[in-house]
Amino acid sequence: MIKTIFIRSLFFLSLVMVILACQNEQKKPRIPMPVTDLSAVSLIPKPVKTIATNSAFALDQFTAIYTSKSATGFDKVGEFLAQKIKEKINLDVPVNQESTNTVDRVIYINQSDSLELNTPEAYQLYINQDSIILNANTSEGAFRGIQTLRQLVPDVSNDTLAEQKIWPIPSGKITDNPNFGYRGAMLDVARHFFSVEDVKKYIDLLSYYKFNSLHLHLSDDQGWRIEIKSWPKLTEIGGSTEVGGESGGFYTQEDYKEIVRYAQERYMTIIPEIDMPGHTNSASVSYPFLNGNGKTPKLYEGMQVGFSTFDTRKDTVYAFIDDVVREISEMTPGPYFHMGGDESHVTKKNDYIYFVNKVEKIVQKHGKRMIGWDEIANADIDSNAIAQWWASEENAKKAVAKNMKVIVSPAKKSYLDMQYDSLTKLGLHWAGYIPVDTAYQWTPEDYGIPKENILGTEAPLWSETISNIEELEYLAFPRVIGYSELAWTKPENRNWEDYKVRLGDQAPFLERNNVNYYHSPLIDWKKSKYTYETIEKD
Ligand code: TNX
Repeated sequence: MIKTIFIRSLFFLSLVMVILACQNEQKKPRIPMPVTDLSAVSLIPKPVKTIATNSAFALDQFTAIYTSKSATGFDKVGEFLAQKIKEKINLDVPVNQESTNTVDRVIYINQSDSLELNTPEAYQLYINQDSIILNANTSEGAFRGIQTLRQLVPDVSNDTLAEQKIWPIPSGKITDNPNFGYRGAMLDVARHFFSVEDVKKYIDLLSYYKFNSLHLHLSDDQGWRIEIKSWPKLTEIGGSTEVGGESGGFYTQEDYKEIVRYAQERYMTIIPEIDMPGHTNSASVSYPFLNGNGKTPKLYEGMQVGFSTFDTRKDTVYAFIDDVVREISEMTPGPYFHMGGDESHVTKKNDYIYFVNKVEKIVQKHGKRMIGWDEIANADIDSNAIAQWWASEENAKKAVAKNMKVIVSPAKKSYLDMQYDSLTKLGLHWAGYIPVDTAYQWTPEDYGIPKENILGTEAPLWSETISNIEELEYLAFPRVIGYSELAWTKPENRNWEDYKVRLGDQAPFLERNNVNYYHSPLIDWKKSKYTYETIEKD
């Protein structure tokens, strides 16, 4: 321990000496900096505390990134930051390079055990004229911190201040940590299949706004989307269709691992969902012995649900589920497995309870913590299971009575597939219309569940009406950005009037990344040098 502290201090000290030596040697006059206001920059989600010191750090070709050597993962976070700076402003910033003779200013990503940083995702940013110090206890905290830093890098350089291009970053101090530890989005890849590339793009955008979980709805009546080696017909037959009669698709295990790896690199947990005992038509068509609704299962491309069920009283059904949960759990480093459990309208109540109890044991046996839609609170599950509130406040309260944690994602507030208004072509409106302000103006922590029972929030995107990434983006953006703030920012720092200005300022980021967002008329979208037209297909 003493040795680590010693080595760390030695490294930091030598770094500072090198920087000072460089400055002395070159005797460069300081570049005059513009007057800035860190607290007026449009950051989303809004940090806990921002103090402006009204000067700036000049990001330029003489800037370098260094990271704590002894702490794992910090170097990768530094490289990620450099890559994103390159994508944004086409500037190469070296990471942990020894030769420092051309370095004037440093961004130092530092592992710190300070008490203020005692939650895993907390970070502090100290921005001065010559250095930016990002302190975090864990590499996860450092990763959240660099998202803030990315948002502080201006889109265009200020060429009037110096001979070379500089991008002034407003100076001051930011202290930050999340309101909820679970900040999720969900994507339904069962009703329509989305490629690995599409999912990666969504992950990348979500991680910019500090989401830390992506729940993948991998099976439903219309399609089975994940390869299970011990039951190959699931994808061969069950993966061959989707809503509307298109040809479906599925992730091979290699594809799934690649999604998990990509998410991990962005400190996001993938939560796999296999929906059961209802929503199981595609599995039952593949292996008819699973079926419990008394009919002969056929491939299904419609949108109505609630007609399918597994046969909950057969041992072979549980042997099947054991294989599925095992194969998926082995590829999933995150702690959760989502077993669905919603809308099992043709499963008898006793059978449903019996089924959920048995599946919980299987999930636990494979080392995972079970999540299920709010109906699972009716079973005799233990307090370790998590209920995801989508429809029934009564069920959510039953979960609280069992001392379970709840994911707050009520359809009428947080469903990304609800239409913006009656003119929106994509999406549904069974839970109401959700314009951009309605999506933001509610308080998950005052919605009926005690704060200590709330694991966090989630924004599900069901895909009955969307079949490509442009359509996905049209429903998700901009509302999902607001959900990031509901999950990360403390309620006292959330305010629609203030948020809507910050949201308008996201346009250049969204356009640079070719995001087909809905240009809500409630928002004054910032003009940018990028032009990208929003499209909504019939
Ligand atoms: C309800 S939310 C469902 C889904 C649909 C969605 C459409 C939930 C647990 N079940 O099967 O896709 O509505 O909005």
